[in-house]
Amino acid sequence: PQAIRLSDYRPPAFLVDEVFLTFDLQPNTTRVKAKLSVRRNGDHAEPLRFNGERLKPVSVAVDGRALAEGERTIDAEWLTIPDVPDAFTLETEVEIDPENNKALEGLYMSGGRFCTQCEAEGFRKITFWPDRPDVLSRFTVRIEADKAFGRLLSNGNLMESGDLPGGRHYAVWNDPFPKPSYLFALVAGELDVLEDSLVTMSGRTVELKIYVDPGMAPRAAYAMDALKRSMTWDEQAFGREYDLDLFMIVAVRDFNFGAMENKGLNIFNSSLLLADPATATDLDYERIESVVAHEYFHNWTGDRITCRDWFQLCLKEGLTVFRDQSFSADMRGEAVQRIKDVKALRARQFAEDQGPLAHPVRPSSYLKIDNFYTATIYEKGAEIIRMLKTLIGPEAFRAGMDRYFERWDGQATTVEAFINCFEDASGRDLSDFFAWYEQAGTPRVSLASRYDEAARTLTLDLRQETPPTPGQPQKKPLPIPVIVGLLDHEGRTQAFERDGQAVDETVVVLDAAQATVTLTGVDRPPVVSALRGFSAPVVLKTDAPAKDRYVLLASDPDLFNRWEAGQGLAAELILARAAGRADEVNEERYAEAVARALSDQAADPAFKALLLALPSEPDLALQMSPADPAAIHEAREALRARLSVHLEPELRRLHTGLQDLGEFSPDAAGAGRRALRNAALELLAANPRHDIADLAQGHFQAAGNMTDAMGGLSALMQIGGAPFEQALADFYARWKSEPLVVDKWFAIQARDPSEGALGRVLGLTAHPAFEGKNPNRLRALVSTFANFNPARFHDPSGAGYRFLADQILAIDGFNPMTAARLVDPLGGWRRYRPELGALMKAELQRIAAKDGLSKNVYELATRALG
Ligand code: B3K
Ligand code: ZN
Repeated sequence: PQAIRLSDYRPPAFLVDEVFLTFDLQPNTTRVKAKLSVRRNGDHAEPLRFNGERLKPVSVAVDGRALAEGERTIDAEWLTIPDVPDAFTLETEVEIDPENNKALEGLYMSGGRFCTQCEAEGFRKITFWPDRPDVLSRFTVRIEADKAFGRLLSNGNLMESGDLPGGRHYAVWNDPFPKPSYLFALVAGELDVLEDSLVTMSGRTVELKIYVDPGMAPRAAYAMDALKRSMTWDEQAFGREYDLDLFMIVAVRDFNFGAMENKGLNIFNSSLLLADPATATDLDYERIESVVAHEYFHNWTGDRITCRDWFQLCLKEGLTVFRDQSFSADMRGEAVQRIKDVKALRARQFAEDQGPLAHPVRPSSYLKIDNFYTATIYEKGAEIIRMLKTLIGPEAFRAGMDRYFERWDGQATTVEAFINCFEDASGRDLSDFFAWYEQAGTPRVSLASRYDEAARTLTLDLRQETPPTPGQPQKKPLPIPVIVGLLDHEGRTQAFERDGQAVDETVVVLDAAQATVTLTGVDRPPVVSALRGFSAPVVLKTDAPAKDRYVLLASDPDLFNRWEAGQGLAAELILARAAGRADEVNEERYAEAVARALSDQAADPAFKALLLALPSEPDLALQMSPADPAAIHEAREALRARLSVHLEPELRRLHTGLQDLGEFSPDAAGAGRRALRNAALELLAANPRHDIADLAQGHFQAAGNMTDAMGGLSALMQIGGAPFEQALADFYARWKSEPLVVDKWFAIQARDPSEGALGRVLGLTAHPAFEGKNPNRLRALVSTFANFNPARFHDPSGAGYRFLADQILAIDGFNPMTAARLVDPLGGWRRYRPELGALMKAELQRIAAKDGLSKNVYELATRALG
């Protein structure tokens, strides 16, 4: 297969100003007629080449004249017409088979309804088209279908609708905003609707409609609420107003990922839209809020201004993640949100950056763009925007965003053009900053500090180094903003001077391999709190002794660093134990410090719940070389057991005291209390001295909401045996007709770290409820197992790896995009103990050698093998 390169970018040879599409919907024989006004772009004599895949051509005509076979060629990927006028009307008709489209890309059917997914390259499976994001066209869409498909939806405004003979009906939609084909959407089927409206900042009323499975409208209420809050927030935070009179969201069960920002008609995976207290956890609510916001925010960062080519994907994704994270921080509290975002960044992006799949936020070549919807593009892309804001300050940042919207509205553009807006707004040269987009790998930053009591100065020695990544052996220094504050040894904040100014905190910019910075006016011996708020996506090592970290854990006013100090201490203890050097004295000291932090009455329960959780096993594996998942699991469990014993009275108090007596509220405060109560139970379950099966069972049975039910089930999973089996059976019996809850039932079993769990997971693929074609169900079992159950995935026999590889190969036969997303857990093979690494590698080789592999899986498997 041929790689696509950024350096090969050429403007499109032909543009399409306007298109009229007609869909005659039939499950197996849908006819798509397209009438395009096409125009040659520039002075050239190239043939017309439009994308088209899996299309059964019926006819092709230029300016009303049907072309004979010899006047055009159609192969597996292209329609080519050698000779066309400079401006003309192209009419094509094709037939497609939505019902048998299990790749869930293009037009397909889910739960008896028609729906589409076009990003990145799905539109070419619907009609012939220059399927690239820099061709922007005005769409008018006529949909005709049997009346059994009650709702006929597409982008923009409804122009006309009515009956047709033979029990059919039609609707015509027009989208006044030119858009690339990847933002096209169509939905047809029986759906209920939840309706609302919102008055925008300029006083216009926008109708809001969320379409869901019949009977499910009440479960869309939270998504609707989140949508309204997002719309108002974007007006206040970025001055962005919604532009159409109608905004629609549709939920579907079969979807390859989370959701899609099609203009005026977002399509969501139902798992990220439907919620009520009985069936959704607080985490589900939190995700719904953030994804609804994310897709809505794309209306400006993605739809109104789109990407010139797919190499610029972070232009819309990194920026929009930054926007949704900022929104969530405003909704749910800055520190708690930041901690969760950084946990996700480390778990997914740092792992990616350390392995063979590492790539820059703006890559320079790919085989399948679908493979680049990665944590690096999304999460590290968002971190870059965050650093930009830290470096130039919030006012210049907002001014740069305003310029971007003004300058590029209605166009497809590049990351350079985006950064240029901030250079103009701030008057700063950002050419060095651009390296963040082009250089892969996570920088290692070291910080050494020297205090001079007589001179009252603190000297900070900072160094950076980025390890090599595939294709980039040499790295250059990056501009790294390090936010620094000082405490004293009693935990009091210490003011100091920077450039003659008295401050509590300062941004030190490390923009060379090494830098020395002197802070003055430091009256007392300091404890340094560095990289506050995780001000840059780097791995920081300081020379500070553990006692300083205890000061930070107890008192840092920067709550991120307070949490970080605890995580660092815990990681050291677990890794020492995993290496056979258990440090019982300091484990006790750590438990003592956690106990004190827990008893802080002023602290937010959501924050305490985060403090209570030890670093995850995958996170610890990144810090151990070579990684030994079994040793990590055992060491982490040992520290949990110690914490459990040490904190038992306090944990029991929390468990009793935080019981919700009033009505359920999904807000941050309610969710925080439940999070802490469930975290307490989870830790109690690790107690080797006291059996808490009864407590966990009681918790599970009394649960008035899904968060507590899952909390109980998870605690019972740790205890294992008959109580767990009974709870699993009860849970299934109660929820077997709720697909989203059955996904949770599969997922919890996939997470079980106990001895026999792999056998159970294998058995579950034969369970009648295991829908092998549904991505949510597949992910619940297969991806959860491979990503969140390291103890069993890394079974020394290699059976865990074999299971994953078998699944990848099977799924690749019908859904390459979903199959490719499962390759990642094998990608880290070089980081593991050699016996394990060899087994992982062998499975990758087996995958790569398979005949008829999709480009998607081929690209990742071969890159992973390096
Ligand atoms: N833009 C979509 C992702 C499309 C993925 C295609 N493989 C959702 C989002 O990021 O908002
Ligand atoms: Zn997005």
